[in-house]
This record gives sequence, C-alpha cells and structure tokens, in this order.
Amino acid sequence: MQERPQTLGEFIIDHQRDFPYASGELSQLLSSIRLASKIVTREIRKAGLTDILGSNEVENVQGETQMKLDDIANEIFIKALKARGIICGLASEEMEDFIIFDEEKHKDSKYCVMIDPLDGSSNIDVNVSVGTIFSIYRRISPQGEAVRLEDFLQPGRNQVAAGYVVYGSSTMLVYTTGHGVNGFTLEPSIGTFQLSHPNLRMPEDGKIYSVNTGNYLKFPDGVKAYIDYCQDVDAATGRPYTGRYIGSLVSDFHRNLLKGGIYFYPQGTNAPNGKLRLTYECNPLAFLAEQSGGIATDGKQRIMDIEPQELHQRVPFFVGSKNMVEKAMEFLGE
Ligand code: P6P
Repeated sequence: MQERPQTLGEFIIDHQRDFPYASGELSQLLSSIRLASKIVTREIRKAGLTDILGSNEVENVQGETQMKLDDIANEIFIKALKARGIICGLASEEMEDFIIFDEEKHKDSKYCVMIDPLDGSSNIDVNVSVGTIFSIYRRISPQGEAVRLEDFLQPGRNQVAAGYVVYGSSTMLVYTTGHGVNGFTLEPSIGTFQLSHPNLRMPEDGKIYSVNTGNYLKFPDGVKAYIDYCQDVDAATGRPYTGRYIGSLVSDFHRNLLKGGIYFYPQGTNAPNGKLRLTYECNPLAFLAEQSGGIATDGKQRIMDIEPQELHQRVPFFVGSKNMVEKAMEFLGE
C-alpha cells in the first residue's frame, strides 16, 4: 500500500520538542488554527453562492470597508482559538483593541496570538486567492493575570511560531516554530492537512518582483531606481524580471517562497509608512522568510528587530529572496 503523506497532527507530535515550554500547547494551538482554516475554506468556497459577498458597510480600524467574509473569518478564528483555552488573548487586524480571554483556563496560559484573519479579502468578489496570517508569542505579563498590551507589542524576533493559510487552488497551511518552514495541503476528501512541502527553502535568487507599480510616481527615488533595475534589459542577470502582483500578500509571498522573488510595499506619498501592518502581516512573514533563507526589512532595518509602538503600526515592507532584497536595499541606500 502506498505510503501516505504525514498529516499535520502527526508532524506536530513528531516535532513537539521544537516548541519550547510546550506541554502539547503547540499541538492545541495549531489544531485550533487548522480547524478554523477548514471552516474558512468552506465559507470561501461557497462565497459566490451565499450572501457573504460585498461589504457589510462596516469600516475596520484601518478605515477599510470590512467585507462580510472578513468579519466571519475573524469570528471563526476567535472562537476556535478561545475554545481550547491555550491562549490568554488575541489581537486581530480587524479589531481596534486586543481581546482578553478572561476565564481562569485562559489567564494561566502562556501564549497570545496575533492574526490577520483574511488578508486580501477585497479579492473575494473576483474569486482571487486570499489568506490568513498568524503569529504566536509567549506572553511577557505574569501568568494568572489578564493579558496586557505589552504582550502584543513584542518585537518579531520574540515570535515562537508563525504561519499563514493560503486559500488558493488548494488550501495550504505553512508555518514555522523556528526550526525551518513546512507546508501542508488540505486533502478535502478526508479533511486533513498533509505534509506536501517539507523543509521549504526560499531560493536565494529570483526573477519575479511584486509591487503595485501604479504607485510608481509616489515612491521614493531609490524604490523607483530598483523598479527600473527590475525592468532593465540585461540577459546576464535574467532581466527584465517578471512582474507579478496578485493584490493578495499571502499569495504573492507564497509564490515567491516556492519560486524565488521579492515582494515590496514601500512607503510613498500615498502611504508615508507603507500600508502593511508590522504585527499582523510583516512580522509573521518575516519569520517565515528568515526561517527559509530569505530576508525581510523595512528598507533600513530587519523587520523582526522593530520595537512596535502601537498595535496597528504600519511599516514599509521588503521581503523575499536574499540576493533580491539585498539588491533592492542597495538602491534604497543610494
Ligand atoms: P494595494 C490587501 O489589502 C493587502 O493588505 C495585501 O494583501 C496586498 O498585497 C496589498 O494590500 C494590496 O494593496 O494598495 O496595492 O491594492
């Protein structure tokens, strides 16, 4: 009988020792994310058929119209993460303040989670892939007390785990606990995530650049110079590079992780600090990038060394293949 791929649950048990201080908490944490991602998959796959398209006319803290599925995904993840009693609180990109889980079982827990429940959700209406991004931290406030803001304002280098779910042609969960990056594909007929991409490594070089060139005129000169470099003709370095910009960060990141490439959302006159959030988007993807051999910076410093000042802080974001990000930094430094 053909050997079947390892399931996510089996993989976590095999690698339990990789997650410090855990007495099965990682398994619990990731299995709640696994459950929530299956439910979100179901909601997304029928989005065209039920009344969850279109915005519900509620603006989130970012001033963006909150799509109905944003709200649904947010509730699904909160419920799944709260139910297992293994985290003391949660901060979501969709909510202004963090949530305190205040039952005793929650107060004694060691971990807190930051999540962007459905990034790129404006693509739902046009059937383009979207994603969930999550980050797990060990709390710094005393166990037994309510979680505090300081627990969510830790630098990205403190993450104990991070990952994303990409709802694309298939649903994939990709995560790290600081011991490399592994990808699991949902086998819908049996509802299990199976190890499909063991020990993912981001190619050091790539030929794909992902940026919204519609903002070109608003970018700093160094960014313009790097985009010009990507578009120049130079057979020796395989340029012009291919421009690929899905408008869904998780999908662009995932493609670059597998094929090599750079994604950047720079600061511009339209977005003085860029658009992406440090805590919910940049830090988790930076952790995955570094764990697979890539680089993530804000144009000046390592993303994971930035000390967050506020929950929804935005930063310029350059992430991807080591040599491509280093080349971009050369242009930014000039
Ligand atoms: P723009 C989606 O809203 C998102 O946060 C990322 O998923 C995506 O890469 C980016 O914003 C797209 O933003 O301004 O280029 O449309």
